[in-house]
Amino acid sequence: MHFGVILVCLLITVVAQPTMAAKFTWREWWKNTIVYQIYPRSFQDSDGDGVGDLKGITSRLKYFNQIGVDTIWLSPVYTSPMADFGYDVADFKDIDPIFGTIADFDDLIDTAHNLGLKLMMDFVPNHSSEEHEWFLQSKENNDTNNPYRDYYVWKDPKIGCNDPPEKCVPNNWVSVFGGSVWEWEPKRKQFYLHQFLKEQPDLNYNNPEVHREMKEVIKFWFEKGVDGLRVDAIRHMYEDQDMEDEPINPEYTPVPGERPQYDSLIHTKTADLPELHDVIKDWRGIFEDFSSEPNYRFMVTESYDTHRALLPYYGTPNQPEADYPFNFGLTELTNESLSGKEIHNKVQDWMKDLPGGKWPNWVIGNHDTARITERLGIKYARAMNILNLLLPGTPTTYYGEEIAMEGIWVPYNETQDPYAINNPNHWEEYTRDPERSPMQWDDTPHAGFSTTNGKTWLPVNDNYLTGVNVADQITNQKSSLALFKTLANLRKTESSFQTNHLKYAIVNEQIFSFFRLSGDSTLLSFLVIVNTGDSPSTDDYQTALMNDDFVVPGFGVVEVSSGMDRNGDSVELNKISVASGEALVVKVQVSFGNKASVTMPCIIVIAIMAMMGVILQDFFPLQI
Ligand SMILES: *[C@@H]1O[C@H](CO)[C@@H](O)[C@H](O)[C@H]1NC(C)=O
Ligand SMILES: *[C@@H]1O[C@H](CO)[C@@H](O)[C@H](O)[C@H]1NC(C)=O
Ligand SMILES: *[C@@H]1O[C@H](CO)[C@@H](O)[C@H](O)[C@H]1NC(C)=O
Ligand SMILES: CC(=O)N[C@H]1CO[C@H](CO)[C@@H](O)[C@@H]1O
Ligand SMILES: [Ca+2]
Ligand SMILES: [Ca+2]
Repeated sequence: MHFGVILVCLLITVVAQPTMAAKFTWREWWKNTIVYQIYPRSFQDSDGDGVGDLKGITSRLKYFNQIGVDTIWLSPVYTSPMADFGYDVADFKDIDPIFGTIADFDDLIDTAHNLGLKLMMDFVPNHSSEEHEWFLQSKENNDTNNPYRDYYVWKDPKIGCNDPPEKCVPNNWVSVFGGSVWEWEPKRKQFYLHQFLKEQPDLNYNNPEVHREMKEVIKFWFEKGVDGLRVDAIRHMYEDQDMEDEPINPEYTPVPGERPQYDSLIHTKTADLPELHDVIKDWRGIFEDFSSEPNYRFMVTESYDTHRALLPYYGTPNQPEADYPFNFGLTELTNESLSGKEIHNKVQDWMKDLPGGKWPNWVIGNHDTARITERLGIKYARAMNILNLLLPGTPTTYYGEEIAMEGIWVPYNETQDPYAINNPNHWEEYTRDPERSPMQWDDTPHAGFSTTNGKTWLPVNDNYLTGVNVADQITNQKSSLALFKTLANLRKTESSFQTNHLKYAIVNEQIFSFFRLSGDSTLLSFLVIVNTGDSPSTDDYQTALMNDDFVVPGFGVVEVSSGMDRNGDSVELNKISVASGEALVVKVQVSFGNKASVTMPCIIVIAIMAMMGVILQDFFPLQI
């Protein structure tokens, strides 16, 4: 009888605990990983020509095991004349000689898999290079028997235009890199469309043959063992076939004498057209065909857009599309706008509209955006890594962020980025060279990136000589890299970081803070605090976290501090001090409040029963 009472008590105790245990299936490996973006020209040069390559990457793979990264993504390594450094693909199924050979790629993927790493490739479906065989054939002639005739988007000069035909562009559309999307081809006496550089003609997705070809490309790389694709510039896939002008953006101020910029128009005819979702769904089918335990093929889509316009790329419960579209919200923070509230806005934008059952993701930098050290200042490099790695969801980290690499300055006459070279009046604003400088491995010449006697393709930042390199930081317990490793390990070992759970704590001008509740029954939770202000702050987090579900204790322990100098310190939760630019991760052992009212009487009942048992046993020995 008294066993029944004990059982009921135990049951209540167990049921009263929320269960959020995160057990990732083989289809969800990408939820429990850090995605590390490698810009292949800048990671490791193996042959001394000053440009990074595949053999170089292969030689560095063990680094990822060391720092707790499980997934690498390569920016394009396909055959390319490099007008846009590989985003202009001349053969979707081959490797550019500057990076190596297909055999080098096979070696890279085998080595990566043997080390337990996943490998993702960039997939660039919107356009090819003007040197792609398809385009060379397509521009040759209009003949109906030219099989490549409609592989690209061709258009006649505007009717009724009195200028010479090559001046009569079909409409007002503007390319992402500025100027008209239309380029005259004298052989066809027609224009072709390019949403990026004129060296990047757009493929025509209204042609079923193009679909077929690009699906073959996906299959080709899956057959090689690639674990996922990151799909480039997805919103630009389709253009409206009515080819009418786009509306003028009233918020844009044109600069006299300057060619039109992308922001001068509202892109109703050239971006986010609904048809593209059919293509993604179709591709998702191929991903599924190539997914079998334990190899799930992972899809990420990329485009710059408002968070609201990006969310549809998740697809619907019945028809999934990407596993996630990149969330660039945190890359929009600048030192002018930075505040606790501003970070909260960016995080909340994504979290509040996230479709049910979908997984968030974060990005703080890439090869198109000034490094976090430039945008927010070196002071925030570490705090931003803490946010990127500890917010709910999958983080993508750009090479060098783990050692707080800084941008470089390159004069115009040595600038490499075509976006800057083509815009001489704005080159300093547009250049993407600063964030593409070579990876800093050690303090040997060229930071261990290359053995060249000449120059590396972009200069190495001099600060590799003063501690901003992997070799120095890997042995330094207080380095950025030590912090990164600690965070990577926390993500992997603590269930709190493996769920979608996010509860904001204090959010104001100065502070952004949140709470990650344990995903199992250990009740171990973490409070993450960032101080974006110019002065130290002391706040009461105990009161801020007070709620009906659990009881917050008076003390916590600093699991990690951004400076790696407070780890292990005990803190009083009602007055935690955080320095300007500092971030803290505080371990908190909560207990369940409501349950206490159930548990306590249970414990009392059990105790009484036990005593009774002892007493009864004295009177009726050997009863049971
Ligand atoms: C290609 O076809 C268009 C009609 O769509 C025509 O205007 C143009 O002259 C043709 N080009 C050549 C070289 O015949
Ligand atoms: C932001 O950064 C720019 C460039 O580094 C600098 O000139 C400016 O003073 C900074 N502003 C603030 C508010 O820190
Ligand atoms: C660029 O200009 C600087 C200063 O005028 C000069 O020293 C350097 O050699 C130039 N670089 C090239 C590639 O011409
Ligand atoms: C972030 C990113 O991948 N940006 C790329 C988008 O696509 C264009 C054209 O392919 C590239 O120039 C960008 O680098
Ligand atoms: Ca090389
Ligand atoms: Ca297109």
